[in-house]
Amino acid sequence: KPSKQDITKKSFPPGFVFGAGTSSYQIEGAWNEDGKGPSIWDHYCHTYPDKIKFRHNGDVAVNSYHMYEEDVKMLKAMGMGAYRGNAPRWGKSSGYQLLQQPYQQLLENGIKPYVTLFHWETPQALEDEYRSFLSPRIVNDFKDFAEVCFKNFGDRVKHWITFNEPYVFCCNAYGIGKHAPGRCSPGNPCAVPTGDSLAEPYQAGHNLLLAHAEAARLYKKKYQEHQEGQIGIALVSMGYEPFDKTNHVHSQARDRSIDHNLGWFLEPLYRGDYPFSMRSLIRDRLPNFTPEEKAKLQGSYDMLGLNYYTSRFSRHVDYSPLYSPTQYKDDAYAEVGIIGADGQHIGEDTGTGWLCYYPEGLKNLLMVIRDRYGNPPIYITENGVGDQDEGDLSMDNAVNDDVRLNYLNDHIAVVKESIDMGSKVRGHFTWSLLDNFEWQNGFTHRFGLIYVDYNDNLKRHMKNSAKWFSKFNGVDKKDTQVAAGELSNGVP
Ligand code: GBH
Repeated sequence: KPSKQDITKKSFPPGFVFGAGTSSYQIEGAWNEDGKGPSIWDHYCHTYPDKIKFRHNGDVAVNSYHMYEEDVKMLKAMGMGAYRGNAPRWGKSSGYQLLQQPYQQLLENGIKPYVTLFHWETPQALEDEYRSFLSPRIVNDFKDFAEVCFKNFGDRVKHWITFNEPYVFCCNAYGIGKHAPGRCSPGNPCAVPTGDSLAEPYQAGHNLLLAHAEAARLYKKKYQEHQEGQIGIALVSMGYEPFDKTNHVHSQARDRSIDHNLGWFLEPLYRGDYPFSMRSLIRDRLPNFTPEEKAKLQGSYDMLGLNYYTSRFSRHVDYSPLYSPTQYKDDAYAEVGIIGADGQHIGEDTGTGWLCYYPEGLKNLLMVIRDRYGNPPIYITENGVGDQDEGDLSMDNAVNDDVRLNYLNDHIAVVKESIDMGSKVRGHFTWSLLDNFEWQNGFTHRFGLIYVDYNDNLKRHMKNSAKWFSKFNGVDKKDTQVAAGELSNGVP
């Protein structure tokens, strides 16, 4: 599909950052090195190996724990100004010293670290002791962990993101059991069936929100003034369109879908409580906030991360047989799908099953945030597409990733349009810097700008999209090749 518009970094306001993101379990490996205790993902992959495609796991992942210098080189080759990665892993006691090096390396190359504290890796010890996010005890433990990070890295890290995608974490880990710790509602094939699970995603989300609020408050009170950084959270949301624009019931369904995805977490942070449609439909399964908690939640962020991939039509249904808190199923009498009333697909197939090409959905979400949620500063913390699920993923083929290149070009163009329409987007991070462990899909899905050769020592190679980014960011072609190690000292 040809790109609608050619766009470069220069089209954006000064200070706007472009970067790429990763998460530690997906890339680092070294799962038990340097005193690290197991996380729920280590435990889950080791205990229920059949839950993951080809029984893959993140024990070695793409070995970034040891190969981070290669990763930084690639960021540099692409001219990226920022990198979104994880903090020292929660529960790791002696790793802090070692993790100083990657940060140093980034800063020396002029790349700003944007650090996510939690990308789904709870220490297994907290899961064993008190069921982690199902208990309010998680709030203080998370706050303590956050403080270790602020204290040790706050001189260098100026952008903190507490949680990645609470929606996916709660739904996948507590609703459909596809992610660690693998708990789920009745009727789903999960690793750890639970008793009264219809409420668990909401309990986990509730404690997570309170943990965010406490960590953000601590940062703002004790660290922000002298460290001069910002803190926020990264929320994922699909975009939603009414199944049939000519019938208002579907527009209402569309609003409920937004409430139950983006609004579930954004509305408590914005005004101190869940969206009314969630309160009225989920009722006693949805916990309550005390007045003090509401006050702490409200405005507990300087910026918002938004992870956007794709969109769905939302269709009103009068009776919802699947009404339960599982992903895409606690559907608020709104059924989501990719085909609209007129038979049109919401967007072209990209080759990744769940992911249709629909850049307008990103703009529409940004407008919802502008109009309903006070228009905060925003970073697009994830945006990207996988290579063909079923295609030939040998290197020669996979580096020709025009689908990704066009996808990124067109979504970045829409970010520009949204800024012109008043949205305060401050940066864009492609997901992902490099191919990695794609959770339940193992290594079979590749989201990287950089190809990782699983048959040759995890060597990194730039895909076409990565080379496109170098041009986009204004890096000289030769400099790109030198940085990527394709030329040594400028000689092929
Ligand atoms: C992101 O979530 C994650 O933050 C990131 O870690 C991950 O690498 C990236 O997605 C790409 O997958 O395979 O049909 O079960 C984005 C939201 C929700 C999208 C779960 C994929 C699973 C679809 N994700 N969904 S399926």
